[in-house]
Amino acid sequence: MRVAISLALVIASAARAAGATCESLASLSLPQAAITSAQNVAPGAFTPPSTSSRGGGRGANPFKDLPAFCRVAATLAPTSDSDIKIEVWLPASGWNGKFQAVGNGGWAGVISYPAMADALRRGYATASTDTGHTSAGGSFALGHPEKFIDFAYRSEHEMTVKAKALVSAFYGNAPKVSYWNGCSTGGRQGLAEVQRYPDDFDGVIAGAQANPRTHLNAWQLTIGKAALSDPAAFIPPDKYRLIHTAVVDQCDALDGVKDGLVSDPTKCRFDPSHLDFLTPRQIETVRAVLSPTKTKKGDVIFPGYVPGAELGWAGLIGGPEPTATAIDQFKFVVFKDPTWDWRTFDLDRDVAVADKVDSGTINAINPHIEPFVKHGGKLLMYHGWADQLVGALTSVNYYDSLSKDVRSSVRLFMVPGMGHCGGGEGPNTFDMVSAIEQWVEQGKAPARIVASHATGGVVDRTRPLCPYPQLAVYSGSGSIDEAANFVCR
Ligand SMILES: [Ca+2]
Repeated sequence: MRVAISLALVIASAARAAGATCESLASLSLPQAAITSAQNVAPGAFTPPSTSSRGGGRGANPFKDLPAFCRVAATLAPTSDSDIKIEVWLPASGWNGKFQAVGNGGWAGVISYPAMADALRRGYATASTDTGHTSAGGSFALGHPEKFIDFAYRSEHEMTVKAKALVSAFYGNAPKVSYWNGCSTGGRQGLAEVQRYPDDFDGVIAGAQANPRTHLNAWQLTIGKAALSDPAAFIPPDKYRLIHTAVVDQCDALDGVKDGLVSDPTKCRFDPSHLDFLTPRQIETVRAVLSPTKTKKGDVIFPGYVPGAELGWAGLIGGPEPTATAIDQFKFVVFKDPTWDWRTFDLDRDVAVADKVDSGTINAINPHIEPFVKHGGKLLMYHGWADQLVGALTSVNYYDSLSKDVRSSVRLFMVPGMGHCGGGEGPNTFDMVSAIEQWVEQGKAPARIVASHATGGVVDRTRPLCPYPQLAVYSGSGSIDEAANFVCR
């Protein structure tokens, strides 16, 4: 075994004769950065630190089938208060000549090892950052405005610059194409890259963008407070299934197919008044969850959930407190007061404070992405209609804010019945990386992306995802569980 591994590494070294050895990268000098380790990892030998479980990812052991790679760790300090950890993984052999940076979830604080593993398996050089802190929530931002900027956008950019330099040193060539791939916070990070650092990437995959963050969090607090501070307004989670069934009964067929999915929820005008298993006060809560949140002046702060996401309502109104990320945002970033109580949240007053404090730091809403588009950049967005953390319409809103010219380089795929970045009753497994590769490298914009749903590991439905505003329309014959019988229009 040991012999076989050594041989593989020798062959790999020969194939990139112009580059440096892995170990020698440790002495590479990069501005405002210290490389803390650089070592070869044998096939299947990688074990992540135990703290990385917050990174999410596939399966119980997503690392055992990894090929050999050069693992580089570095600490970046673009400011005196910065402490940004990054890792860059470089395939020992079979490098595809490209770079893929991967994004984070929630408040980050960990390297996204499972997502790096996915990229490495495809032959990519890949990188991830903890975004500049290691704590789980938002407390790191208290008294550390530079660390908050690192989290918001700077760490991702710094990581990208340094990772490209390491790729060049190791292989003797810069990556010929660079991608960003992230969901949730990673989706917001991808949009921040497109808007602030348009030359970093040729293609950006931005899933379920947790954005605009201040308004997302204000919405979560508004609805959470309404549903949780008055016991009479609280909906016991065991009622979610009943509400969901009522929604599906009313709206399933509106998309042309009775398949248990509300595939075009914008057409579903769900009226909860007849739900006789809820009190009138609870029905008010249902209305609030399904309505946009507005200030008294009538400004829409954030769109509500669309009908169909009821099974995941616990994330918003399941209690005992509103969404934790939202509480931390207002506690540590907006009011800088660890004793701040969510029960005192006042939408009209506090969302204005949040926006003023942020002034574009974490919100990535600039629609003027011409510089990204002009060098050939492509933006591929997706969002599950049944997202249980980030109301799906926020991605539609950003897409709609873009000019027609820019939109030719942007595609948005709304995913019926999919939850936050995956899961759910709808087809929720798909390959966005192949789609963006074909678009950027072959000029073939994705016209449909086939998604599948599996139960117990067995695929029981496939369905095309369609570029918004197109929908998957049933051709009228054949199985409704087979993508071939649907067209995008
Ligand atoms: Ca349907």
